[in-house]
Amino acid sequence: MFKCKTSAEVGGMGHSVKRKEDARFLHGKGNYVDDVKLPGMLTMVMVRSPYAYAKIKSINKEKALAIPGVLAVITGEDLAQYNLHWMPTLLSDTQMVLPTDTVMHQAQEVCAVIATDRYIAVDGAEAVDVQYEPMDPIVDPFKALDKDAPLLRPDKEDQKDNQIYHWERGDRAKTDEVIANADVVVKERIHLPRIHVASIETCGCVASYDKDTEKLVVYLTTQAPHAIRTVVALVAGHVGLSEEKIRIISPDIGGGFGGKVPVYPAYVVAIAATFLIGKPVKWIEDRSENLVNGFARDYHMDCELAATKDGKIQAFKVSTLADHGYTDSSANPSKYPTGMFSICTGSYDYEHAFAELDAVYTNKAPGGVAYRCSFRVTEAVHAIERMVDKLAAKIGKDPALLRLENFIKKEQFPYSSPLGWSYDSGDYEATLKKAMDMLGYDDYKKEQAQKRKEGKLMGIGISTFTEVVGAGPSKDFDILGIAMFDSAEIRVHPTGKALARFGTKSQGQGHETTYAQILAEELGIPYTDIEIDEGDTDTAPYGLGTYASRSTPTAGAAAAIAARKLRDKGKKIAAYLLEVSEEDIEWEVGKYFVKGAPEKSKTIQEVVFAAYTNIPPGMEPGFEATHYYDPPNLTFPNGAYICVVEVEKETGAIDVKRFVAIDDCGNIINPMIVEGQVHGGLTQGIAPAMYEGIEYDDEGNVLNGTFMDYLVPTAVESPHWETGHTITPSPHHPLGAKGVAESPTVGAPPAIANAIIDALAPLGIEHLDIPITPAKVWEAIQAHS
Ligand code: MCN
Ligand code: CUM
Repeated sequence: MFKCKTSAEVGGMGHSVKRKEDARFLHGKGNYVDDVKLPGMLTMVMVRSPYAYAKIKSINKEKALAIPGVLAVITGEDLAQYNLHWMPTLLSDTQMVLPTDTVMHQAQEVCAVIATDRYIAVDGAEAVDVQYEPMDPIVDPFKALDKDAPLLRPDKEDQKDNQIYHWERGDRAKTDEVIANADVVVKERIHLPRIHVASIETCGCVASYDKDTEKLVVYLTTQAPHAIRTVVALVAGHVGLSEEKIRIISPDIGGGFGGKVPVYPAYVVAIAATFLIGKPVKWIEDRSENLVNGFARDYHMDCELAATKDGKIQAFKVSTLADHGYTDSSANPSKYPTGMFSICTGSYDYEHAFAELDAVYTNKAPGGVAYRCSFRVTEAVHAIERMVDKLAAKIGKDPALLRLENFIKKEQFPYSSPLGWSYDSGDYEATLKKAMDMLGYDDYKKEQAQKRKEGKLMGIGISTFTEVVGAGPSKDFDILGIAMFDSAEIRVHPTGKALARFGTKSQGQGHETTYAQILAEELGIPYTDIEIDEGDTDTAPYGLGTYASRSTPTAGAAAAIAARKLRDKGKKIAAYLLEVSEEDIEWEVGKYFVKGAPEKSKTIQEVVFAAYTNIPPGMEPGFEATHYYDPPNLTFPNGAYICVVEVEKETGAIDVKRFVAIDDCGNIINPMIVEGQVHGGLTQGIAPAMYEGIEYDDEGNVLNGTFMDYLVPTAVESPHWETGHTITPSPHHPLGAKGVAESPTVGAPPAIANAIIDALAPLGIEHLDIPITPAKVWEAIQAHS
């Protein structure tokens, strides 16, 4: 008799099955953009500006074109003939593809050299003679709005100064009033510096246009292939590139982390070049180019938190200055220019809040590119979590206790936040208590008291954050007008094996495994029998891609619902095969059986075979389903992180002793993959907290544009992460799951900062901006002793 399969046997939800994609990666058989080699392929190298702000007086191509193998030098003037020298950013600002007269930041693309191989192209780029007339750049965003500041974007008609926009949310007057009358108010200016994701694979593309078929194929390091296809069609439609003739293929990606969401100028130049030359053109960014372009964050936040004298939080206000460089290339939904920043009220229950933000232009590379951030949630979480600690220090209350007393309670969900979000679910108290138990919080408190008596610097830092992921309900969320739903398409073959395709695109998150697990759970087909395919716009259903931890909340939900459609069809087939009515059929993992007579059953495989061979009269043959999922709300994961550090007074050296991270992302599809995501995310949390930060000199030169001085933590710098979870299912997601991938990056930096500042508290140090390096700590210690 048929042995009933269990969820564990088919690799369903909640099981740590091994990643299907790893065999290919571990054996060196991944297929990345740079592995794509097409017949007759040419190589493109960009010439970049040494100046942050300069007029281009002339570009002389002659010497470059004289080098054998150099075929073309493409300038902004060349593109202007086709009106392709400007393009939209994802936030409807405009960005130069190549400049015709002015360069706006150091390392901006000035022109492109196309040659038969990379060595020749590099020689060609060196031989291009560009004459510049340097101008005084605006580097400090606080000076961008000065009356005598030069107008950086005269190309934009409405632009009378360097302010890009003002945004605000909440009740300013009421919040000000509560702050004015509060017992206690803590204030701080907090800066989250520019940083850059340093994925192992840099950006790149191979663009190939065939004049006979009029088809453009672009292999591209992109997290959002469909959106890119539509944008290319909208931008280049006028030169004859229409959407059905454009195919974007996102092959294996060696890390995206948000840096592979934007459209970079070189992609457009490569596409223009293949279109004009008729041969495939490859562009692969080198490490130095990668490190000085496309930055995240750069928010200067003036925060005020008001409370009663015993610590009941009453109001939060934050006024932010955002440095966007010379164009706003934030990868945020149209209606949310500051992303989900208004989640900044955090995990606490109070009524009054106000957030405002002014975004300005400066002579820096495009800002607002993501860094594992969930649309500005890192900034928001850092602001509130630092301020809650500051409040605790001010009133002399244990920061854990202060949080426990102010948390939104589990029975208050769905919770309407003062700045307009509806948090779906959570049990913040349980999450923090679990973290405290795992750490042994009370013992560390005692140890700290003892160490302080001995004059030693030890700190304990907490962050209890609320995330917001899964964009999104399409009525509110779109990118350049394209609604943010996502999709799944399942084909089950006659022998019961399946192929499923998605509108998202894994960059290392393990989608080939976890989507197969969702389908295994819903259909009872072993996850190893299900192929997952993403990233090719000619085959995958339309979707908005993978970023902002949205794949599980959107495409994961689409997978479950599409599978359920198939299960309903299967039920009809099973009823027909078993000669009973549909109402008499029941389902358990992998089989349909007759109510009360479990021995009368059909496996999912038998039912699928019948869908192709023995179809009930009147039924449409085949076993395929598609679903486009438009979520009713976002999901709100949360976490409680606690960090213990010791600081050496003499040197400022920081030793992270313990780091405990409890995450709640609702129901979990694959615990091992989630743990891996959390480990990676925590490392990308300690990175900006202690190491990473792009610095500029007064001329607008990037001072740390190499790995020699832009410090990316390795396994050596990373502490031993101790992870765990609580589970509060999302009430509106079909699997009860929430996204998780960015939570650790969002939650970790304030825990680390709070711990270091707590260690330094006995010296009277109240705040330090990240990255908190030993040098910064040493200087602060000197200034306070
Ligand atoms: N997962 C799960 N159970 C849950 C939630 C998630 O098992 N309740 C699994 C998912 O099935 C998926 C993984 O965890 O395999 C991440 O899922 P999710 O949180 O939905 O995030 P996305 O798949 O949308 O990934 C995007 C996210 C972002 S925005 C950045 S940035 C980031 C990150 O993923 N970039 C990464 N993690 C990365 N990991 C790698 N290796 N490389 C990147 O570039
Ligand atoms: Cu915000 S980094 Mo991810 O969204 O690709």
